[in-house]
Amino acid sequence: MKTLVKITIIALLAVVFTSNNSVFAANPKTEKLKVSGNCDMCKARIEKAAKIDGVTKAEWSEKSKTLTATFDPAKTSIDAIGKKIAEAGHDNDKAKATNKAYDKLPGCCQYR
Ligand SMILES: [Cu+2]
Repeated sequence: MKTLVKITIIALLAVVFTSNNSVFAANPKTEKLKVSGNCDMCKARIEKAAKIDGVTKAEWSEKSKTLTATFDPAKTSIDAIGKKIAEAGHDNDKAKATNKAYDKLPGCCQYR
C-alpha cells in the first residue's frame, strides 16, 4: 500500500512538472506601457508594432491608453517594444515618435 502511495505521488509530480512549461521555458514577463493613440486603427498599428521577436501577447486599450505586453525577457525588453511603437508613430513612456513617423499617421490617428 505504501508503495502505491509513493508511485501515485511520483506520477502526480511528473504530470505537474511536464505540464508546467515555465519550469523548462523562460519565464514570460508582463509589463504595461502608456502609449498615445486615438482609435481602432491606432490599436491595430500599436499591437502590430509591439509584436517583435520574443513578444507573445500585446494588447492596447483605447480607454486607458495602456499597452499590456507579455514577452520573453531573454529575447526582448519593454524598452525595445516602446522603441518599435515609436517608430510606428506612437509616443510612449519609453520613446517618442519622430515628427516624420508621426506625420505618416492618418489624420484621425494624430493624437498630438
Ligand atoms: Cu487611430
